[in-house]
Amino acid sequence: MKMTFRWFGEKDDSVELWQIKQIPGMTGVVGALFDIPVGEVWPLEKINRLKTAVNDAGLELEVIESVNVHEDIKLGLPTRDMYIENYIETIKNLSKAGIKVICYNFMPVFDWLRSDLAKKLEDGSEVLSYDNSIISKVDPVKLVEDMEEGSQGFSLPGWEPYRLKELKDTLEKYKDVDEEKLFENLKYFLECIIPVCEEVDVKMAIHPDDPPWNLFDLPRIVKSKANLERLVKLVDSPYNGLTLCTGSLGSNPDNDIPDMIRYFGKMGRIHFAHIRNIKFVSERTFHETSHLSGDGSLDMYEIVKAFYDIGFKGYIRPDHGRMIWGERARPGYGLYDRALGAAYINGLWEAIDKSKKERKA
Ligand SMILES: [Mn+2]
Repeated sequence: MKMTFRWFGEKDDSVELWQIKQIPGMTGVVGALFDIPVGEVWPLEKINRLKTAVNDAGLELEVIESVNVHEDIKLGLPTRDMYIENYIETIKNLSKAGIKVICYNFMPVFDWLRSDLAKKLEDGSEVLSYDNSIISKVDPVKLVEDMEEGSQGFSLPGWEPYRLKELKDTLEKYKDVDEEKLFENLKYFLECIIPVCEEVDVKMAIHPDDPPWNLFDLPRIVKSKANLERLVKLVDSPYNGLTLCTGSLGSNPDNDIPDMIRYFGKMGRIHFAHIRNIKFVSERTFHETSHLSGDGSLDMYEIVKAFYDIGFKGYIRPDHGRMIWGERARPGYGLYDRALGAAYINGLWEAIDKSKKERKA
């Protein structure tokens, strides 16, 4: 595996590249161009500028998160073909800059969702949390306002204000889109882009829905083992792969994460992994925690062991961390707790590796 760290660029991240470089075992940065509106082509010069900045800091840029999919593609509108053409141009430009994996998602309207971006835990650290009793009652438009307010002045990935401006209108358009229709629209998209990915050697890695259930009557499909299986078969190519996000899928206790890692890993369909721990509170209610198994509900040892056992050669990054030690940063994306997470994952990996080799000797 290759350990990486998400970075939002010089203008919009409290963390700097030299700090990332000092985290033990860090090989690269997961980045994106955040100033290009969804649906437009990413210009090669801009991608190269980002790559040069990352490389100059002694880090690699081989994973992009995310190239967002225009709502018209998810809705299956006639205008989707134009946006898919643009997406293909972006894939080609990313390939020219040496990008190997693109993380993306196919969540209607809302990207990841939480009811609180700074829930205080007993030790004073702050985490993102999801309380179903709040979300089920909230008006989606009000929710968007709350998310913006709680973002500490940082833009939130997937919550770009220009995309959410026409929220009411977009929600209306989804009235005719159910899970079946959404699967059809994803298939159409994949059938257009995967042949290009094969040609230019860029792997697509879809991110699971976060949380992995339907919201505000909007369908969500990237949420369970059965659905992931259907998804990878929509276009049966290794280039049609997954971002295995332990925290997103793990928010539903029915999802057996180590089993999913082994299953899709053996198929060669996991290209990127987000490792995060969460604590179940009650049904559809959870909060994020440190990466340590003992702090949350997911067994990180079993998760890392599953990646080790499939001989995972892809990219891993510590996912959301807590806000600790007085740091002020984008919720979930401070330096300290994610660095602790990376060190912990590396520690588990080393221990598993050495114990296996000892047993063989
Ligand atoms: Mn994730």
